[in-house]
Amino acid sequence: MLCERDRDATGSSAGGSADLVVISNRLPLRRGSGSGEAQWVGTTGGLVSALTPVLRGRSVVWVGWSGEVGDAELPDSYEGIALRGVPLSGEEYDDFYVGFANRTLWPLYHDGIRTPGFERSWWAAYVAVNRRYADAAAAAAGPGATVWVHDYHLQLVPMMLRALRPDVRIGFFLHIPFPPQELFVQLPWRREIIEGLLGADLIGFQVPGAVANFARLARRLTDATGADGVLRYEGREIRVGAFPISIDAADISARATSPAVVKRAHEIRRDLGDPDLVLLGVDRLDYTKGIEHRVRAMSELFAEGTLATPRHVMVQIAVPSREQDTHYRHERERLERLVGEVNGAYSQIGHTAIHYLHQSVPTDELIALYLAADVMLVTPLRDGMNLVAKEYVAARVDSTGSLVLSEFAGAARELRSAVLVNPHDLDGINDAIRMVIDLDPARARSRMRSLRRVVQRHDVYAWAREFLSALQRPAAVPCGPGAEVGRDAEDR
Ligand code: ADQ
Repeated sequence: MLCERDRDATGSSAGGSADLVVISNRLPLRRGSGSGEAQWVGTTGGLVSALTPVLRGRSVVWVGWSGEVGDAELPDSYEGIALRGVPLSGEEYDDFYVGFANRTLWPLYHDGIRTPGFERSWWAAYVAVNRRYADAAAAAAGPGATVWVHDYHLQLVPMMLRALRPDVRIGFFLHIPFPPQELFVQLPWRREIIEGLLGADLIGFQVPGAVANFARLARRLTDATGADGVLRYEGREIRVGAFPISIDAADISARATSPAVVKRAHEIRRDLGDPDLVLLGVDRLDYTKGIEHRVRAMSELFAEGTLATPRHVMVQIAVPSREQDTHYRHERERLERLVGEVNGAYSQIGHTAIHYLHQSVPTDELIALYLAADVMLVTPLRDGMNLVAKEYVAARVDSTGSLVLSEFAGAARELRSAVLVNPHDLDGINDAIRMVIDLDPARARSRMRSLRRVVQRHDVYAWAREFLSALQRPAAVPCGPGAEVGRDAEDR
């Protein structure tokens, strides 16, 4: 294979000794309270726990940003993983992170729900910061190491790293959607992004539709040739596949049966006034999550009397997110005004229609909320996967509860037994909620049971294992579960 030949021809160059280098925008740490190294605490869930089993016995380095502008004093390691901080200046934070990553790429990759900004200074910062990450990875990787690059902040890293270290094997995984060509071609630096990604040996997306979108663009904008699952570019072979991310389903189910969490779920229901029905939304406060549309649908159901306090209650947890961005501040203002209007119209003294919390909640509290909720509303306008939907299912250990899920979340491809809705269609959301309220309990159980089978069968450990073993595999075969490469973009 050509990529093998490349590796052999160059051998290893100057670098470190890690077998595996993981690169993501953020390190798996955040600043907690306390002083010195103790003030850094691990971020729960996510990539770290997904990778823990596959990392065992390997020498691993994680390259990423601390989350703080300037030089942060980081601990050398976290849970046996060596850390290499990539510093960002204040200007780079504005231009690379707030600007190009979150103002250009995020909206462009999410169907252009907000108008993307195309600022040349943001692009310049994106190139410079990607180069810094690539340099850090090149310095950390041992001869022939595996390097796993994550997400939309770092799409130039694969090709930059390949130029520095042709001996390493490079995987890239995109956590968010990859847009269809009609949208992507708006990007002034569209060819550079595609070429950046083509530096990888394996490019993973959440769903097959994204594979098809990427492959089409690669053939159109560069000299890449070949089928969707195996492209050829500059004498190398690049495999492209769908690897739907998942959750630690066993851990969530175990927590959902712990006496403390069960007790807390009862307390939550009691504090809500022991309603007949609790509907729940849990999201980062992001305009892609469709929270406003969902609350509007709820408002109509309260107005028509299908829902009424104190019998029916909605809880919406919105994690503060990207508050430095005006799009997000406006989203929050609009949402909070709307929740206020609905509560003004439909609450009673002592009985609130929509309980709204703009805060992050600890994992066990989140699971208690999942247990307390009869109906989970997950209605993003576009979402790469959406882990909340899978977490709710994993928490419903007695197979009760209903999941109303947007057909535009990646999770909808696997969670076929959810009640699927078009999040733009308020009548459709209302019909879905009416339907689950009246759903025969036996029918609801059978739907939940089949959803549970999906999340139990394919958890986050399977996801990490499948990606990394596909990355090691030299043969040119389409990879990943459901990697039905070559399907139409309409499938995304
Ligand atoms: P996100 O857009 O952040 O991730 P999501 O997949 O929903 O979205 O993950 C959110 C995580 O945050 C979940 O694990 C959830 O439990 C947690 N969370 C949500 N609300 C919380 C709260 N109030 N308090 C504490 N925790 C909360 C991106 C993509 C997704 C993709 C993931 C993983 O946008 O589409 O699923 O990456 O690839």
